[in-house]
Amino acid sequence: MNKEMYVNRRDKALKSLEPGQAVLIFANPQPGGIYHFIQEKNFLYFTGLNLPNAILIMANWGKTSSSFLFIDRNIPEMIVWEGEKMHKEEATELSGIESVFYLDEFERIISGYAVSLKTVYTHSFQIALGNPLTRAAMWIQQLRTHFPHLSFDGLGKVVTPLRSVKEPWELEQMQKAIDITGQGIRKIMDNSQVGMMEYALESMLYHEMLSNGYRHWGFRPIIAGGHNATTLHYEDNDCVVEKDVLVLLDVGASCNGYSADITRTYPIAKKFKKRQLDVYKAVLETQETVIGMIKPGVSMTELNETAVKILTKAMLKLKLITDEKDFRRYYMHSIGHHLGLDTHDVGARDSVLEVGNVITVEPGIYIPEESLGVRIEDDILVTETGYRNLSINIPKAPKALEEIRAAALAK
Ligand SMILES: [Mn+2]
Repeated sequence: MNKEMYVNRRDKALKSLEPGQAVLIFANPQPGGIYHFIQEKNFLYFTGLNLPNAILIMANWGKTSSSFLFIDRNIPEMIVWEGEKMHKEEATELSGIESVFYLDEFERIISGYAVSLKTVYTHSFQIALGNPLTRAAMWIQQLRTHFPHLSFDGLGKVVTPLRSVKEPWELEQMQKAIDITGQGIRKIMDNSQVGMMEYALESMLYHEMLSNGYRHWGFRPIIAGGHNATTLHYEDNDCVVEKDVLVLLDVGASCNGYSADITRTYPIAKKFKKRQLDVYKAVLETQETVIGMIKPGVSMTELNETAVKILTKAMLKLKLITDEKDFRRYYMHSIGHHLGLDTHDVGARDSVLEVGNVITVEPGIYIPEESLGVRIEDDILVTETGYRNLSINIPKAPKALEEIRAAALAK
């Protein structure tokens, strides 16, 4: 990590602003209880700072453009309890932002500058009525009230074009997150057995992450045996892995804020049963065909349409449906999403692919009445000539999975 990278990102954002336009980004607050602090991803993208509570402003004033950072002030009596907070000099050194103020100066300074602004791009919070507003939401609401001449818009217009095209350093982080996730998946495939709890499988991957220096998940892991694999967002992971089931792992470690997102489905027995294998092969064929289509200019919608076509044909053959229109009963999501700082990263689900995008390709077939769910997911980089599968080394061929399981059960 170097500050030039963050300076460069902010320069790009500032160049996309017209005079009188500003970007206002709030860092996440320090969470309570047992939760770790995870930084707000846009704030992290533009500053690299894992500082809770901080605020970033990037503004085009007409003749000049500038970035301001607001951070917590050290309270001498609190240092013995909480440790020292980051000093201004250090924040400048790490982020390259020269203008650093304390948070208790935010209201005064923003009030002074707000009159010369027209548009503010900031978070669009959706907080249900009855729930308390966050501090950031309160400030945005006050800005709207006190400066009615300001118009507000979401961060997407400024942030999405930048974040959806990954830089080499970002790809390195993603590759690391993918590789450690793959190692953990291998640990699970090598060591899981009938009768274990799903969370015991989870712990094998988590152990692999922690002992290699990866402290955070990119998202809550899904470890689903048998019927649980047919619940798309199953994350209780608290059931026993029964005999002869398929186990679905939808998991991803995070590296410096960048998420992997991998799904593998494997038999807990030595071999797939015939029906399991037929369903598995249909999903794998779909996935490989869709991955093969990936290149700049292809739309995510086209990828999904191809997936639907192949999966529908398979469902007819598998006698799951008799009418093509009914495919949604067994494939109810879409083919994938952009991946990056967020697991569901910026970039629309109907976007047209360009060089530097990273997307997931994750078809599935879910049959609750047979307690059988299969999804296979890889992380794919769009390159000038086509694509590169960043998770190619994580086994998914039926033969390879059966060999792994046979070796695991022979131990
Ligand atoms: Mn995914």
